[in-house]
Amino acid sequence: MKLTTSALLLLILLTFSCQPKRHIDFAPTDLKEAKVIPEPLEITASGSGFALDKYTEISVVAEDEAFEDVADYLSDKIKDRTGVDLKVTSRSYTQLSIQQASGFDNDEAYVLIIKEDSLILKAGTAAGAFRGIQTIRQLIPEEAITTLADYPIWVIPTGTITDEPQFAFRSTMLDVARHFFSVKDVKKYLDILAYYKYNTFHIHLTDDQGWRIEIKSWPKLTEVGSTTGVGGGPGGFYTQEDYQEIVAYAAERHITVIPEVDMPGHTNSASLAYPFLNGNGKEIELVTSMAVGYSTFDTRKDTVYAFIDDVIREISAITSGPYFHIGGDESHVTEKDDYVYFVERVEKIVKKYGKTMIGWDEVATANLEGPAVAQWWNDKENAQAGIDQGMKLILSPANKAYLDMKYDDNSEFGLRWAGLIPVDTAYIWNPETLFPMEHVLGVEAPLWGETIRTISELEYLAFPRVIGYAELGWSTQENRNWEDYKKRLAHHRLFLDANGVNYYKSPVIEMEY
Ligand code: TNX
Repeated sequence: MKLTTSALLLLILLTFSCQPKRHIDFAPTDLKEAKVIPEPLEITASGSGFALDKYTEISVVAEDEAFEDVADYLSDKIKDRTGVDLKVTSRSYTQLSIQQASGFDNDEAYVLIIKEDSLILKAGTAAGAFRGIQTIRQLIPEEAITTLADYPIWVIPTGTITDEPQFAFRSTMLDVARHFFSVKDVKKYLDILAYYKYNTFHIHLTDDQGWRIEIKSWPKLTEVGSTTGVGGGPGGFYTQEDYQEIVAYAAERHITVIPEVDMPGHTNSASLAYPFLNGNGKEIELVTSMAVGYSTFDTRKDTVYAFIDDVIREISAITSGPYFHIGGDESHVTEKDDYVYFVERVEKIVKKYGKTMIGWDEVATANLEGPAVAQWWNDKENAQAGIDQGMKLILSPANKAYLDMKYDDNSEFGLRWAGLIPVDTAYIWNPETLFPMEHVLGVEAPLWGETIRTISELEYLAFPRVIGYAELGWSTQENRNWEDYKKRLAHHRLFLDANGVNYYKSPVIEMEY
């Protein structure tokens, strides 16, 4: 027979009252002390505990069938953490229940009501429920308490969490063009991003050194353009089926994929495959260096736009999200007039295929029809020009948000052109105060790939900084505090270790290695 929670808690207290103190840490009962990242909007604690055990059943009370997938995902992840296989049952209102409810203004909002004998998650949408189960996962301790009867329980502190994101767009970018990363690598990264409530994943698919996405009507792009990368490594590309697998995997985690085809600069690999695209007046050669700013499409040739039309059409057809990123950065050898003409013409193609255009901040120098989005990375005047013509902004200031900058002088990987970005610098800035909030879509941390070749090197640059950007996007300024964050982050080492994620052993975090 199943013991009641109060009886169990009493047992635990009796069992551990004469044990060393560390055992008590395994039964935290103050929800306000929970090490959740991103920090939730509101927490009230009621000082007791809910015991999860192998008999706990997960029920779903929802009209939207997508809630069932959320319950299955939670059950899988609880199994990963605890080893217990919780049943997802059709019986309504079990102890752990995920319920669809009305009254939420924000699609990603949720409420978690934890009492001694029940844990109820309420959300208006499956996306909200999905964010909510990440909080549940984080509340489950890494280690169980074993009762006198050899019966493991995982104690979750009681109280209420009312939560929603401050930005609707919380993203990170991965450059798979400089060095290619496999579908498996990308999936592993997405799993971890989901845990921190990211909802967008921008994938930089093309650059001078490599073209990484199959375009069926222009096969040489990958046949010729994907064979190598920075430093002359093996290269690679996604077939359209591979890419769809990534989009679907992300969608299961309520993450939207934004594909980027960077142009008119950063296009050497495309021109290598189809030399008519080239507009820089020179013979095209394979380039594996880290150089930027030397390539351009011929922006005055109609066939170039016929090509771009095919590329955008094919990729848009297999992208479920609303955006298409056209790059537009560092087109240093494109004449200013040609650049503007190009961006204005490509915006129309993006619209034709039902997507909203995003570009790096330089695209705001063109006169856009909109709605369109500028990604501020470098030039504040460009960002302001974007605002002035009604564009929304994505904030990716290179000196704060670039995951490819070195942490410090000891960093094994990374660049330093925008400065060193230690873990505290990455966290301590306020995206709310840079531009009027109504113009800001959200925050994105880009990871450029020049110096990283393997998933472990990718993780070294991303972790732990990418966790901090998740909090900058989700949590309000009042709820963010470096001293408090740093303690929560140190605890997350256990999660990263358990999931085989490499991370930089930052001297500013007491990670207890
Ligand atoms: C600038 S940021 C670039 C990329 C490089 C990156 C390296 C931006 C829009 N363009 O092409 O990879 O610096 O940090």
